[in-house]
Amino acid sequence: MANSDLLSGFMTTVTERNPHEPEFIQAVKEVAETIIPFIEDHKKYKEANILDRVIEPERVIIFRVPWMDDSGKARLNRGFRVQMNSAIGPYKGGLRFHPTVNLSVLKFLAFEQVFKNSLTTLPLGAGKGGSDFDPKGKSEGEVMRFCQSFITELSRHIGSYTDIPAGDIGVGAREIGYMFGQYKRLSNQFTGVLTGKGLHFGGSLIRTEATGYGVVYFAKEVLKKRGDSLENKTCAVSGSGNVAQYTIEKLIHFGAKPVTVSDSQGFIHDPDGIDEEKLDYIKELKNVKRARIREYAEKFPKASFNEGITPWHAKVDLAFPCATQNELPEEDAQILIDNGCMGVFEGANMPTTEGAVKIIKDKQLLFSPGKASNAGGVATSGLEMSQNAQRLNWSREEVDQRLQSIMKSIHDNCVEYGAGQNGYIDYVKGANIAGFVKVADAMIVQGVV
Ligand code: NDP
Ligand code: 2IT
Repeated sequence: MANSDLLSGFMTTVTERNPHEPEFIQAVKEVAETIIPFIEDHKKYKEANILDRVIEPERVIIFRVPWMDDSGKARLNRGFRVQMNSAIGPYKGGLRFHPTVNLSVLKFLAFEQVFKNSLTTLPLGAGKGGSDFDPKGKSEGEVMRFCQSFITELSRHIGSYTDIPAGDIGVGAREIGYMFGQYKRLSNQFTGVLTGKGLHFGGSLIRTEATGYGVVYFAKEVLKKRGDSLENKTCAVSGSGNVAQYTIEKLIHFGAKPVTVSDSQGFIHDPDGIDEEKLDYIKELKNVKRARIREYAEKFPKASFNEGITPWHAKVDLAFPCATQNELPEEDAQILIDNGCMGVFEGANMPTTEGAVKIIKDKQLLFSPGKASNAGGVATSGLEMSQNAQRLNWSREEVDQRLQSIMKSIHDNCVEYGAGQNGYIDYVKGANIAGFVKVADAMIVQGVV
């Protein structure tokens, strides 16, 4: 049977078995497109039925999260943990608190995490969780009570050898601190059960910076392979949270010129470039004041705020989507291409829609999928776990050095499986196959479990 027929038959079953899960189906399709031809050439994976097994979570936990708001009213949210795959290590992946969280979103994220964690070179299985709770506009007390209630239930299902959550959208140092405190109280054990902890209680240096720095280290490798560099490249970055901030920081370090930043209301265009001083302002605005990015244009009047518009409308050399899934649709990819953009490097998970990826790759632009280019965050979480197990803290230089070498090895691994005959490197194919092989081989030797 032709690979295209195998793919459409497979996707029909996936769609029937996972109704109302568009994001999950999208993520599976993107992997199946490259894995099905690979499996046809490597029958042991087909005989062990690995593809069907790898898309099914080992376990999904859904639970009630009741909490009390400041007015004394009982409130209710839904909590989730998708424990996707433990073939090569304990479940590992972030927690997302955002009103758009549902099973489809968390299954897609957990599925991506399988391949990403495999690529890191570290022994990390995959999971993802979170809640439809919205931390925006909540008081400190409300956030703390919610986190305590959430982790009180989740605590039965996690542990430093079982499942190690971390942050994602809406979950940063503050939320990890509250969840760690309550977990410690319940278990009466000080263990590395969460990563992204504060530096004075087991957190790793560079974890905060790691995802954004890693994206830029990855982009540097991709450009180097083409005999090019980041220097003087004008860059569009979306989002203004953790990943966006440290992507911008490392772009500045490497002599690039980031000109945009955004949130869900619109984007800032600063044609003079965002420098370290302006970035400090963004960090204060988003991390301390928890305010909206539009205020940037009031502080720096040469910049404009463009309400309801994506950053992909700015004329740039490179694009770094660092906000959320499906934030770079096909029509925006066309604008980037028309404006002479050379490549897209995903900081977020699945920010580029299926149609957008297609036209970017058809034009042979550089494109790196999040599961490769944003793996520095979870990789450094893996390094935090190693330090916790050793009861030691490594220096900033040591962690950064390891992060750089991990990003380089992910890049080289993608090239090994993704290099085409005409010299174009398909990083999507490379990341999917390289990530798949390690997990699939481990699943085969562990038997039908
Ligand atoms: P943050 O919560 O720190 O920041 C999220 C940013 O994205 C905010 O600027 C937010 O704007 C924006 N955003 C969220 N939802 C939407 C939306 N629907 N439309 C437009 N903008 C939106 O999250 P992170 O920086 O940690 O995560 C960003 C992305 O990176 C996510 O895809 C995450 O999965 C991924 N990622 C994160 C890692 C990490 O270590 N933190 C590791 C690897 C990937 P607003 O304030 O308006 O909501
Ligand atoms: O998407 C991701 O890789 C993360 N949110 C980080 C997960 C982690 O365990 O550090």
